[in-house]
Amino acid sequence: MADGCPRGGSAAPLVLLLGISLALAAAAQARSLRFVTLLYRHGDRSPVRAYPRDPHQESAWPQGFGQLTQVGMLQHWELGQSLRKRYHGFLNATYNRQEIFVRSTDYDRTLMSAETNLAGLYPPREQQLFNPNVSWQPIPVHTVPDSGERLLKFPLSPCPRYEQLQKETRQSAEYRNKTKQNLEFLEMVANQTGIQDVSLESVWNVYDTLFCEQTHNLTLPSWVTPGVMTKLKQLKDFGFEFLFGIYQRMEKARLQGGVLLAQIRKNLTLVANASAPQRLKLLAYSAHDTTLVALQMALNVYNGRQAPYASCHIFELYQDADGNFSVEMFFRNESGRDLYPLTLPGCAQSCPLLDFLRLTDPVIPQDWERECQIAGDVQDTELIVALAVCGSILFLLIILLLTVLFRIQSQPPGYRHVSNEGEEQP
Ligand SMILES: *[C@@H]1O[C@H](CO)[C@@H](O)[C@H](O)[C@H]1NC(C)=O
Ligand SMILES: *[C@@H]1O[C@H](CO)[C@@H](O)[C@H](O)[C@H]1NC(C)=O
Ligand SMILES: *[C@@H]1O[C@H](CO)[C@@H](O)[C@H](O)[C@H]1NC(C)=O
Ligand SMILES: *[C@@H]1O[C@H](CO)[C@@H](O)[C@H](O)[C@H]1NC(C)=O
Ligand SMILES: *[C@@H]1O[C@H](CO)[C@@H](O)[C@H](O)[C@H]1NC(C)=O
Ligand SMILES: *[C@@H]1O[C@H](CO)[C@@H](O)[C@H](O)[C@H]1NC(C)=O
Ligand SMILES: *[C@@H]1O[C@H](CO)[C@@H](O)[C@H](O)[C@H]1NC(C)=O
Ligand SMILES: *[C@@H]1O[C@H](CO)[C@@H](O)[C@H](O)[C@H]1NC(C)=O
Ligand SMILES: CC(=O)N[C@H]1CO[C@H](CO)[C@@H](O)[C@@H]1O
Repeated sequence: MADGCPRGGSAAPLVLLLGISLALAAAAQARSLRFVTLLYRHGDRSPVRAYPRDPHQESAWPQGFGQLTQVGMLQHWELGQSLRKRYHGFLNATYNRQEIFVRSTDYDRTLMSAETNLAGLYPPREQQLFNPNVSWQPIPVHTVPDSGERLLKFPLSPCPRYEQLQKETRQSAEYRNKTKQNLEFLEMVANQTGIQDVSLESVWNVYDTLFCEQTHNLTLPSWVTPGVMTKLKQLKDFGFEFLFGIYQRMEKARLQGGVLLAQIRKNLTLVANASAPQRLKLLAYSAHDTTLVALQMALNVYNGRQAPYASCHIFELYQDADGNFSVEMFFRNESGRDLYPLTLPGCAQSCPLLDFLRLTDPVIPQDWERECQIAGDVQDTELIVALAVCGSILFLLIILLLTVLFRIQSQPPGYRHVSNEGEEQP
C-alpha cells in the first residue's frame, strides 16, 4: 500500500497537467470578446495659451490656440487604423450605428480627434461610399455643453471637499519640499516669462507652450536650454500628481476619476448581465490628458508620465468558457509599439469582473454631491441656521410680550370700553 501510493501518484500529476492544459486550451478557444471601452486623448495640438513675453503669440498658429494640427489628425487616424486591425472580426467591417457609440468633450480638438479616429476605424466600403471620390463617411460623435460636462473634464467641479484636499496637499511635506527645492528655478521662469507667480501648479502651462513650439520647430528663446526643458518636464509631471495624488489619493479618486470609472463599471456590468448579446460593442470617450490621468490614478495604474497625444486606455470585457466575465486593460501610449498590458493591483491582468468590481469599489463615490460637501461646513451651517431660527423666534416672542404689556398699561379705560361697545353692536 505504502508503495502503491507514490506509484499511482507519479502518473496522476501528468494526467492532471494534461487535463488542466486541455481545459485551458478549451477555455482559450471559447473565450470571446464581448465589449470594449476606450478612453483616448486628442492628438497633437497648438498651445492652449502663450506666456506674456512669448515671441510666438496666437497668430503663429494657423488655427489659433488649442487646435488639433495635421500631425494630430494623422496620429488619430493611425490609432483608428490600429483599432480596426485589433478588432477585426469583432467589429463589423461596415459601419453599423448600433455597434459603436462615441462621446467627446465639447472642444474642437477632441471632437476633431474623434472624427479623424473614426475615419481610420471605418473607411467606407463600396455600398457605404456616398461619393466615389471621398474615402470618408460621416459617423456621429456625441457631446454635451462644456458647462454640463460631469464625466470627462477634470478636475470635476464644483467640489468643495476636493478643493479642501488640494489646500491640504499644498501643506504636505512633499509639496512644500518640492517648492522649496525649486524656488529659485520657479522665480527664474517667472522673470523670463513675465508670469506673475509661477508655482508647481501653474508651471505645466509654461512647459506645455514650449513643448508645442518645440514640436513645431519654432525657435525657443535662449533661456530655454535643454536642462531647463528637462526640469520643466519633471515639474509638469509633478503637477499631474498634485491633481490626483501625493496626498489622500483614494479620497481624491472618489471625487474625481472614480466618477468616470463608475460609469465604465456600470456599462461593463450591464453588458455582462444582459441576457441577449449586446448590440453595442465599442464605447469610445474622446478627452484630455487630465481625463486619462484621473482614471488611471483611480485605478492605481498611472505610470507617472503625462498621457501622450492620442494615447488610449483600453478596457476589454471577455466572456470565458464557463460563462464568467473578465476584464483586461491595455495602454497604447506609443504608436508602432505593442500595447502595454495594465494590471489592476491585487488582480491578474485578466481580472474576473467580480474581482474588478470589488477591488475598485473603494474609489467609487456613492453620492458624489454629498461627498463633495465639507463635513464641518454642513454641521456648522445647520447649527447657524438653527441658532438663527431660535434667536428670531425668541426675539419675536419678546417683542410680542412687550407689546402686549405696553398696550395693557397704556390703553385708556375708555378705549377698551368703546371697543367692547363696538363688538356688541349687531
Ligand atoms: C455586417 O454588417 C452587414 C450589413 O449590415 C451584415 O449584412 C453582416 O451580416 C454583418 N456581419 C457580421 C459579422 O455581423
Ligand atoms: C469625382 O471626380 C471626378 C473627377 O474630378 C468628377 O468628374 C466626378 O464628377 C466626381 N464625382 C462626384 C460624385 O462628385
Ligand atoms: C525633502 O527634500 C530633502 C532633500 O532636499 C530630502 O532629503 C527629504 O527627504 C525630503 N523630505 C520629504 C518629506 O520629501
Ligand atoms: C528675478 O527678477 C528680480 C527683479 O528683477 C530679481 O531681483 C531676481 O534676482 C530675479 N531672479 C532670478 C532667479 O532671476
Ligand atoms: C520639425 O523638423 C523636423 C526635422 O526637420 C521634421 O522631421 C518635423 O516634421 C518638423 N515638425 C513639424 C511639426 O513640422
Ligand atoms: C449584475 O452583475 C453584477 C456582477 O456580475 C451583480 O453584482 C449585479 O447584482 C447584477 N445586477 C443585475 C441588475 O442583475
Ligand atoms: C507607456 O506606458 C508604459 C507602461 O506604463 C511605460 O512604461 C512607458 O514609459 C510609457 N511610454 C510613454 C512614452 O509614456
Ligand atoms: C464563475 O463565477 C461564479 C460566481 O458567479 C464562481 O462561483 C465561480 O467560481 C466562477 N468560475 C470560475 C472558473 O472562476
Ligand atoms: C449598455 C451600455 O453600454 N450602456 C451605456 C453605456 O454608457 C453610455 C454613456 O456613457 C450610454 O449611452 C450607454 O447606453
